[in-house]
Amino acid sequence: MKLIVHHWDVDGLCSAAIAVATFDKSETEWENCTPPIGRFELDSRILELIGKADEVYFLDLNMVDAVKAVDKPAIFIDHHNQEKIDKPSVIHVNPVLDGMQVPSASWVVSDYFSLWNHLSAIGAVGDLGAKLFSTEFGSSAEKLLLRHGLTREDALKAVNLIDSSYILMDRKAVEESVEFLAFAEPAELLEREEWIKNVEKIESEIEKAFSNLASNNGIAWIEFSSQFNIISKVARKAVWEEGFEAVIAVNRDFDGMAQVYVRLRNPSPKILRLISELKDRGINAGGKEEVMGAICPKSKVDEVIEILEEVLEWRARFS
Ligand SMILES: [Mn+2]
Repeated sequence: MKLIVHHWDVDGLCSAAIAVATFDKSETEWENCTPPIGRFELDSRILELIGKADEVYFLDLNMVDAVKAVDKPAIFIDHHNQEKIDKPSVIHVNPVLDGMQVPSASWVVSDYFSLWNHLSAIGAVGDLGAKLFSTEFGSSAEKLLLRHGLTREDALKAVNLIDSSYILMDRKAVEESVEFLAFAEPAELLEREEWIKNVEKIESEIEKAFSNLASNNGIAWIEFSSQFNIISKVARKAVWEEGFEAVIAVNRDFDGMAQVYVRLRNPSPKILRLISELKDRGINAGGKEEVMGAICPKSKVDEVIEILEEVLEWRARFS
């Protein structure tokens, strides 16, 4: 059996589905699984599956140490910047390490299996959004979509639908998406009842979060409690759709933890300073110049907010 371990996002799912479509043609037995959502680690369930597999594929998962530790033949296909694995039992495929540009893992996986279809493009739309179409890969991506009866807008819609299972933190549904993606007609991606219902739930949860919005001087403060992983969507909506210069979003109860998220309209070095300050204090934080996401125990969330106010020189909580 060939085991596919893949990222839970659209790019990871499209990558896995391209592998499945290839294995199906040669009647090769396969199974697929994704790590616990939001955590880049192999749990006991995945390790058990690896034990039963003849060969393990890691797709769109920047987990170098985990791949190195596997004692089975492994094929590691990715597009993140990472250490090159030098181990006889591992085939490491990553054009980025040879100085090449690629839009997504789905692109690299398609190249590896010589199977190009709408999923190759949708994976890239998942990682890069509409920006994909103004890169050097835009025209080939659009051609792939059109050949399968999909427009750019359809691809963006499909991404929103496919991502919905992981936003709802439904690992089983995420894993089941792969087989559907591999064998569904392209147009069916836009009609899958389960995803459409998910997106409705997500939208109403986001609306609920926005009902708690307070603002001051163009900065929005949105505090909510949700088991859904909507915080980045909430922040994007505040800046991109509602026109705020900046937003601080706080999810006070996410799977027993708290999430804090900042997004600015314009990049600022202050965000990088904030990320390193939080990391110095032992908080799990990451991001780039216009966005910061942190996850911490619920009891630490006020400390994180204080650090944030200090470094960004904002008074975040308006009353
Ligand atoms: Mn990716």
